[in-house]
Amino acid sequence: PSNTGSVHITETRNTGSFFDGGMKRYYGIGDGGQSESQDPMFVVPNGGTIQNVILDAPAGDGIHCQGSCTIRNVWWNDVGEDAATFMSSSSSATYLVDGGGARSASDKVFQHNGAGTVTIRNFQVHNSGKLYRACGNCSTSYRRNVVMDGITARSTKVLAGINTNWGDTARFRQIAVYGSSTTICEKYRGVPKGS
Ligand code: DGU
Ligand code: CA
Ligand code: CA
Ligand code: CA
Repeated sequence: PSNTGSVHITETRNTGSFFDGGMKRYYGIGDGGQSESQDPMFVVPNGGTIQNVILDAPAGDGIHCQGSCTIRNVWWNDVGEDAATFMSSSSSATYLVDGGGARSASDKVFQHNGAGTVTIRNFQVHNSGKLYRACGNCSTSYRRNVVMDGITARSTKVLAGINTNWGDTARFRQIAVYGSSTTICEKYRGVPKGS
């Protein structure tokens, strides 16, 4: 989508309970590469919403949801290490990604490191590795759930990567894939960090 202006961010921003970016383009964290040690651009506290934001390179580690959160109409022009990370320790946490899209994630778009359920709906992904990955080597081996509803994927390798040995689940509805072959659900065996 076209932006309404640019905002150079030099330090991680906490969104508080609600942040509307007015469809401005935000950039300036990290180097746009695959280093795991980059800061996020936005931290969303438990229960918070971020909406109408365009993240442009470099966007570091993207958005971190510390608990349940809503990410609405957010667009990543060029995903860096990943686009967003879901981090709650509560199994009842719900993270909603509604609308928006992501391009050019060399590896992962959405990274689920905490517990709970990630719902991704009405979302577009282009030219990426995995749209979603339940962490395969985090120190806590939660069961993680993902629901995808209304996904358009182009030239993307995998929609969901889950760890079946930890009881992860993935549900799919209204999925359209175009371009090179796409695996809908890739099943892994998770191995906790340090083992
Ligand atoms: O223990 O190193 O790639 O959050 C965590 C792992 C790794 C994470 C993940 C992320 O899975 O760093 O970006
Ligand atoms: Ca990573
Ligand atoms: Ca990229
Ligand atoms: Ca990351």
